[in-house]
Amino acid sequence: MSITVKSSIRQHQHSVICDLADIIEATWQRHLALSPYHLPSDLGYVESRLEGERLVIENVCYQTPEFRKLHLELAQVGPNLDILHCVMFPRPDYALPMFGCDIVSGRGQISAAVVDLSPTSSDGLPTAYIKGLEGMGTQGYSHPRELPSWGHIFSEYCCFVKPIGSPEHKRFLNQVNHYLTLHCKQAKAIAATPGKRTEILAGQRNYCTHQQQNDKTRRILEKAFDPVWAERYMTTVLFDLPEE
Ligand code: BLA
Repeated sequence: MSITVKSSIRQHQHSVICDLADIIEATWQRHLALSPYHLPSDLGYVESRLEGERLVIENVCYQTPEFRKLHLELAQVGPNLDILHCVMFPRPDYALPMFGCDIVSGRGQISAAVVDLSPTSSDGLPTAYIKGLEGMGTQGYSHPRELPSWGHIFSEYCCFVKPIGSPEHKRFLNQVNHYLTLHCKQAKAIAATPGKRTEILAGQRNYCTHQQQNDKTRRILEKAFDPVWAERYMTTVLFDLPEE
């Protein structure tokens, strides 16, 4: 009998993280034509120890005609710290923003929940996104959080909050669902623009190099592994730069 690792990590995570992972996978499956994306073989499922506690990382990756990589990561650090991380990397022929989402839960309390559709063009987000996201952001949450110094990569619709209690948890799940569904529908609707490759690549590179400056993520990985491993993981799995 085999028990999949997938169910074993999910069962023990904060319920908002489990619910969001299900929403993300279901939305991808409903709207996009998924095929497998292979991570370096030693980085799909990773285990280490952080200050005597076990760190488990489980990655789910796909690609589609519009996206070079869809990445959903669930991580658990000992019994107390649960993390969901998700980024959708468009192929450089598609002028699409970056969908990014992160939830960090410590001792059963979510301290950080963030979702955004971040522009990759100096002109900002495409009009259809501005329309679809109008009025959305941190409204309706009692504890909005201040973005770090590298956070200027995010759009004005970025939602970065500490959600309190089940109404705000539900609100965040609905908000991610809204951003994600809008993004999948737009990805299907727009045509490829090969002429814009250079600009789009530069925009994605700018996003990734700033995300790589997240010291809080880096510190967790450095403690559990080492600085060299953390650098490799952040630059090849979490925020890899597309090839020319
Ligand atoms: C914050 N990310 C954090 C925090 C931790 C992690 C521990 C601090 C939580 C807090 O301040 O309450 C850890 N996040 C991780 C780890 C992984 C991870 C270990 O994804 C993966 C292994 N981060 C993203 C994406 C976004 C993002 C896609 O990966 C946004 C789209 C944002 N995370 C983000 C931001 C912060 C954060 C803005 C706050 C950073 C700060 O306050 O300095």
